[in-house]
Amino acid sequence: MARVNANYRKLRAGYLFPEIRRRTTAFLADHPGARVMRLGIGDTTEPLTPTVVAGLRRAVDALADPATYTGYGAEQGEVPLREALAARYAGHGASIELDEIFISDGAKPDSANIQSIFDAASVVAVQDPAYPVYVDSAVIGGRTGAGTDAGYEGMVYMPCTEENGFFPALPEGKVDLIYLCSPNNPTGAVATKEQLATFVEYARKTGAVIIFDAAYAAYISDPDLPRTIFEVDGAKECALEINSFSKEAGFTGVRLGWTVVPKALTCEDAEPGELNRLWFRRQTTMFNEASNIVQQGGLAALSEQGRKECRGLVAYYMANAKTIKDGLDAIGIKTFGGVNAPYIWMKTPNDMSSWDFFDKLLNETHVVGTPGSGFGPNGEGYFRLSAFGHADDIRVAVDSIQQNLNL
Ligand code: PL4
Repeated sequence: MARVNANYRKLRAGYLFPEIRRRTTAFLADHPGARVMRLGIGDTTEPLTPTVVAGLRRAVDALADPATYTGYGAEQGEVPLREALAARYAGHGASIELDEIFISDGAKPDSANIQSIFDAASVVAVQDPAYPVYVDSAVIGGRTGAGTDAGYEGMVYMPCTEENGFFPALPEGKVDLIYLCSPNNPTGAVATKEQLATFVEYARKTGAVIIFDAAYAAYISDPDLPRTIFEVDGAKECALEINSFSKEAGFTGVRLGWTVVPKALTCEDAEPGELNRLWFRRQTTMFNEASNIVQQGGLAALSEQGRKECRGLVAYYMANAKTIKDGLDAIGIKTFGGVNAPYIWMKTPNDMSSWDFFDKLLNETHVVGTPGSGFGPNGEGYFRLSAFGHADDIRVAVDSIQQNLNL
């Protein structure tokens, strides 16, 4: 008789973002015609840039012609796309070889699936709060015990608090897999090179592997902040990196990402090269390459003109971030992030719980945000606002908060 994967039954609530959608839909059913401003889910709103659209169209046209039609492609992704990414890493002082880059359909699936190349008993550490996929995929993979109010048993939560500038101290016990995300979702904090170096040193000493999620790297404007963990000496021996076209090129629905698994990466029982080979094995077995059309769009985004246009997109969202941050600061709400990151992390007023504040904000101002507690125990009492929206919606949202939020 078939049996279910009982680890799914350990998952505490529904996945955070569908729950936000559910509550928003319920609100709209009760308030037909209300203009709701969605600053909750970090989803891009502005159209693809002309250069990207042209790249996608060229790829479609090629598929329409028998002379240029192609079917299944290179398993790790098209070579010109990997070359363009390798050139970008070189620009950050990191030498990455083409067979260390794996093109995928996004950072979310990679950040969950990558666990499968590691031992099922691996102890997983996450920043707390963190993007929920890291924790939920560890639960589904059987790497935790039961869920409690303080989190899942067996999971190591590394508190990110106001006191430590939202960058965690090193874990106290031994851990095997360490998720780090910078610029951080949800806190908007960006790790310095020195902060990353402490984790690299720890991982090299203990044999742990860092899974570095750089999905928001394009939002860093401060030249002193690292865009990739591979800017840190020794990182290739203990870290892999996940990234995406979602937020820098507006590909949230188009779907394209990549993961770098350096051949130098090792762990307790893997020689250099083996983890790279295992991820290749995993991807060639369970994934059939990202869409060839989409990869041409990604390649266009990495062209000189494409990069210029994508910088314009990022600047647009970062102007929104400033509008939100300045608007909240002006009414005495304590905010963090929003400078080299597209998320504003705010303290809930009067120590309200995150979900109570979600309901209050929606009811009083018609603005949707994301409750901090959805990102982990240390997110309780905080709230995230996303800068991914049309500028006029963001302006209306901030005005509404300033005028209607009963503090
Ligand atoms: C809602 C740290 C957003 N349905 O688009 P991808 O798969 O290349 O990247 C997803 C991703 C990866 N890593 C980090 C992220 O923050 C995200 C996207 N997060 C958010 O609001 O936190 C979108 C969430 C989407 C989801 O479940 O990922």
